[in-house]
Parts: sequence; structure tokens; C-alpha cells
Amino acid sequence: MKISHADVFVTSPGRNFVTLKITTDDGVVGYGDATLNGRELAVASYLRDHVTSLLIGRDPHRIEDTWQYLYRGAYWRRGPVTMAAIAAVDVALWDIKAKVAGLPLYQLLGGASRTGALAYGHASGFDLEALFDSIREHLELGYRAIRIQTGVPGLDSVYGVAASTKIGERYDYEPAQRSAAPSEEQWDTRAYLRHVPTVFEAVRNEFGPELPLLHDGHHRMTPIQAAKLGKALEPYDLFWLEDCTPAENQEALRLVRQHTTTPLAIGEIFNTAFDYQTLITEQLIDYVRSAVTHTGGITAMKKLFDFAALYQIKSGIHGPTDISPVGQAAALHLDLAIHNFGIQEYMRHSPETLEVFKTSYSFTDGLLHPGETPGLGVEYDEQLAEKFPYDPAYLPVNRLLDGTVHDW
Ligand code: GCO
Ligand code: MG
Repeated sequence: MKISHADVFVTSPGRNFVTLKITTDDGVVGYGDATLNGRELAVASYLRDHVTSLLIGRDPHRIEDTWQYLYRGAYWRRGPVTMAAIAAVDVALWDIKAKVAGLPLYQLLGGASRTGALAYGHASGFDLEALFDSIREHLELGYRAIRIQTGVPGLDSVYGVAASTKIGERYDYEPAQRSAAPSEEQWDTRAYLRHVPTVFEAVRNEFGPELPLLHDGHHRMTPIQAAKLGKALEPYDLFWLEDCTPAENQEALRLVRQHTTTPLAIGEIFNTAFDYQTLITEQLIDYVRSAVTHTGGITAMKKLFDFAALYQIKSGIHGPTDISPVGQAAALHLDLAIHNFGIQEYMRHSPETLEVFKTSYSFTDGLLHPGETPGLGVEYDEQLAEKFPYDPAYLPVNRLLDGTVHDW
């Protein structure tokens, strides 16, 4: 068996996605997600201009060898563009291998360790009333764990707070405004730090102590600010506080950890296990947030989770709507199979996205399941995809009130 074709598709059914399709000489097709929000065309070019021709004629079953060939062979290692491209090849090859075996992919990863993957959804609202409506709507949909983001008094908009709280209306809200140039938002950390604990107090009073609640700090705090927030949120028993600092400086998490028992999750912008080395070996975090799509695919993620498991650190795979249904399906197969599963982010794609990508995963009583279709269980409708051409769209830029550019 040999790879005979490798094609890259860019489409925008509601938002932009990059998909790699690998075809074998006996007609088996595998898909991989190569979407990097706001930098989609860079990954498409990396694949088209530097990778697809290298794949032709290779044995699709040699997944580890192909991974090493692309990672080491390029000489230039790591980085989001490279690792998204490698991830797309890796996931497409796993899709092919599982289809040839006639098994859903999770069976090749060791089989199911659980009946389904606990998912969390994004509730948000600019004020408490809108937030409570959004939480209720998520509970009605069956979510058993919920991320909470709100507006901050004095700021006009905050990234992560949906323009409409109604799922389906403008639920697919990222970037906040889709436009050819990034929109600009304002930020005030002191106002945020004062406000967030009051929101969690109100949510606990309204919804009780049991519901697992999560919060995303989006890299906006310094270590001492993050320590202060983690400590202030302890009475509200968070499932996790995410991306409290820009964790390129892994050592910074020592300070946060010394001050708070609020569980910490980090890693959606990381792309290799090396980004976690100190965080994991010193047990400075509780959850690994990498996306399969941005961290080298299933091969690399399985190793990363096995490494994390040695330190009782669990998974919390990144699953926003800028991960395509192909990337989301890959995550669900891992979630079902690995022992140290924690939780899976699940934002739900728009109806247009789900017409282009036909999925076989399901969401029942708060649990996701990848389904029993051989392979990943996702089909890509090329003809329909062509009707949704690439639409330049950027994530926002954040500025402090004095104009200084800040993390968003
Ligand atoms: C999350 C994230 C996302 C990112 C987005 C950027 O926790 O889901 O923070 O919403 O901002 O994936 O492309
Ligand atoms: Mg996040």
C-alpha cells in the first residue's frame, strides 16, 4: 500500500478550516485537520509547498517513521505552523490505518477506558442575567460541566464573551468580529481581578456546589496576579483555572502553585511536550490543554499524555470551534482511550460547518463519544466546501487602558 495523493483544502463554512486529505493507491482516504486560527494559509502553504510531494509513494502504515521524518527531516523544529502540518499528516495516517483495520481509531489506541468523555461547554454573558441564561441553556443541552466568562465593569467587550448568549445565533463567536484586520479590545486587570470572584460567588449561589465550573484567564495575568486570583477563587471550587499566565516561562508557575490549590490548566498555544517539561515534572499544572491539531497529532499527544500520567496530570484537550470536526474527532478517540482523561472542551460547530464535515461523534447526557465508524468517523464534502471560499478573519488585539498592547 502506498500514498498516491495528498491534497490540501481551505474552506470557510462559518469559519476557516484547513484539511489535508491523503489517498492511498487502493483508494483509502484519511483526513487531518491543519487549522491554525488567523494563520490558516501559512499551514496550507507549508503542506502544499513542502510536505505533500514528500508523502507520495510512502507506506501510509509507517506513522511513527513519517512523523520523525517530517519533524527531524525539516531540521527546523517545533512552532505552531510546523506542528499543525505534522499533526494533519499524522491524523490522516491514523484515519487510514483504522479504516484498513475496519475499527474506530480508539480501538488502535488501546480500546475504550470509559463509556464517554465528560465535556464542558462555554457559558458566557456580559452581565449576570445573560450569564445565568447561558448556563441554563447549556444545562438543558445536557452539559455537566461549564466554563464561565463574563464582562468586566468598565470594559466595552471581553474576548470569550459571546455577542449573543443564544446557542446557534452567534454562538460561533470567535474571533469576536470576523474581519480582514484584527479588532481591538480593552483590558484592565485590576477591574477583572475584583470582578471575577463576585461572578463565581453569584453562580454558586444560583446553581449550587456540585456543577463543575471552569474559567479561562487567557494569559492575561502576571504570576502574582494569577496567584491572587487562584486564591480568591478557592471557595468556589473550580474544576480549573486556565491559562492564568503566558506560560512560555514555565518557571513562573512555581509562584502561582505555591499560593493556591485552584487546579491549573495550560497549553492550548503549546505545540510540543518540551513546552510542558518543567510544568509536568514539577507538577505545576493539573491539566494538559494541547489540541491534537496544534501539537503534532495523535502520535505526539499519546506520548505527551503518557508523560503527564506519570505525574498524575490529566488531559483537557482544546476543542474550540477553530479546531475542525476532524481535529475534534481525533481528540475524542484519544479521550476515550487514554487512562488519564480529565475533560474535553466542546463548543459545537455551526450547522454549515457540520454540513461540510459529516461527523459520527455523539453528545449524550454530557458525554462525548467518537462513534463506531471505522477510522476517525469524519467525511469531508469537497463540492460543498468549494462554495465557502477562504474568508480572512483574525483574532482580536487587546490593549490596556493606556494603549499598551496586552495579552487577550
Ligand atoms: C479556549 C480558547 C479558545 C481560543 C481560540 C483561539 O479555551 O477555548 O481560549 O477560545 O481563544 O481557540 O483560536
Ligand atoms: Mg483557552
